[in-house]
Amino acid sequence: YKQPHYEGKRTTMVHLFEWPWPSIATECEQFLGPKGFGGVQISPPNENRIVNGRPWWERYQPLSYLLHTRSGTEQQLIDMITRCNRAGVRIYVDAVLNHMTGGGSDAQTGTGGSLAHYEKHQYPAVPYGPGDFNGACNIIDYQAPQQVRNCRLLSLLDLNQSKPHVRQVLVNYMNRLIDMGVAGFRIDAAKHMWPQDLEAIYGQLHNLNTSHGFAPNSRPFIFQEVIDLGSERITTSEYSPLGCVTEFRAANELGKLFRGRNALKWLHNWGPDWSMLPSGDAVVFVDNHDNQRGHGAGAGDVLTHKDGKPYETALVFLLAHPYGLTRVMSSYAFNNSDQGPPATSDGAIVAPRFLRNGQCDHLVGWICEHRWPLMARLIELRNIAGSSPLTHWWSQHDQQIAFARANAFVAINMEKEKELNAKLQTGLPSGVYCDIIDGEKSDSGCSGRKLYVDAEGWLQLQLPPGSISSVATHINAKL
Ligand code: AAO
Repeated sequence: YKQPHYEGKRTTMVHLFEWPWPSIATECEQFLGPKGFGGVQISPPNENRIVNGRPWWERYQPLSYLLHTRSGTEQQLIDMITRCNRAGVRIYVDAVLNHMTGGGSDAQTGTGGSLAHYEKHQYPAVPYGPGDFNGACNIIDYQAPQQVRNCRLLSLLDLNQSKPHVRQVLVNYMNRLIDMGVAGFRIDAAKHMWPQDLEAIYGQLHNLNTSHGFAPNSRPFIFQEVIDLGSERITTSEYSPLGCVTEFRAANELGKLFRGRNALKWLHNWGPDWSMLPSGDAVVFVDNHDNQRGHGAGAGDVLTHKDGKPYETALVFLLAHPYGLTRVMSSYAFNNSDQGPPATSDGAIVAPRFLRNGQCDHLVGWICEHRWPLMARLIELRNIAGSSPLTHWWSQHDQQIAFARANAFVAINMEKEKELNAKLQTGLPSGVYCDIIDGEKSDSGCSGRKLYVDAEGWLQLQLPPGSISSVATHINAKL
């Protein structure tokens, strides 16, 4: 369950938060496939409750398992999965298994036209009835595991996954998606379900569909959303034996580091020594759809697309460092934390569209971090470095670091007043390299800075103090 089944040497997934299925299909073919992205985490594909004002989070309120949402129909979902797999890009479904809808009104309508009664615990389109849910308590105390698992998160009706009927419904839902060609699942709110129930559910999942290019007997990739910043009784280690787990400490620590609230030199042992999961168990990211808007474990330190250079440099580190399974965020602009994706007045999502320079048209409202030239170049760097270990770690003062991977090299200076002026070992074959931070190699040479690596792999490097500056390069950027 810990193998993402990426095609070839791909290493990284992107969360195309709230994207419509037809747009994802085209994006796989035109951009993600060619640029070496490994996969896409998609928004929940099952029918959700329609909430007034259409906040993004209505999609975390399942009303049935019909595959009909604002992102598209079942047919569009099937088409997208097929086309993405053909383009070498895997699809991971955000699976909301913990609960159904939240309170506020009794009679509720779903995006597929189904009806439900919250007070009566009736979801006829599934069907679920009163006997399928846990009791009427709400989660108040995160230090009480029993309560966290058996009471309601944010008033959302809490499914009882120990009931055979509930398990069967969830397994059927996931198996339908596996048969359609998805490669795995993000398990939403995993902390709020018992590990033994999840284990039983995972155990009944089909192998991945070989007609979509998966090897025989491939198990679905599972990564479980468990927020564990070290202060609660429920820990990520209860879930890591079952599959991968989201490592929220990485997001928090990277936020602190690249905001200058910690020293980069301490990154010499980035990984489990920072009380994080073993590398093969951890899904790591700089921000996610919750913490970029103050939901979930959203603390003041988390960096987002709004933060410019510190955010970009956190991505440089995340994607160049061997630790963890990397995921990058692709967002839309918002003014308040409930605001849904760009949509027409009747609620239809407005698809992203692109300018001639390949960037998202911001007038529509999408940000598309994954389209940033730097992002695509960093994905290439990570794919080239593969599973090679970190070598040639170097640091000076508090905020100057450099390290190498097989065929790749990175250096960062975040000192306010001290220039980085040093001879650094890159591990690269001698030659002239193009720095990929601000430019790239092209037919006409290099649009960025040139880096001269001598016969023994050394690079005489100068990086100015003041704002953050960095260089990164790899064997394919050799001129
Ligand atoms: C909406 C409304 C609610 C309404 C509800 C029902 O906002 O007012 O009651 O509908 O009508 C999303 C949105 C919610 C939305 C929900 C349903 O974020 O606002 O509610 O859809 O539409 C916990 C869970 C974690 C969860 C997170 C939001 O453990 O699983 O809350 N994330 C996932 C999704 C998320 C989604 C859901 C689950 C629900 O990613 O998008 O919600 O499907 C502590 C705990 C965490 C806990 C947070 C909650 O965190 O550790 O486990 O997350 O509290 O605030 C420091 C601490 C850190 C702490 C944090 C925050 O950082 O170190 O541990 O502070 O206090």
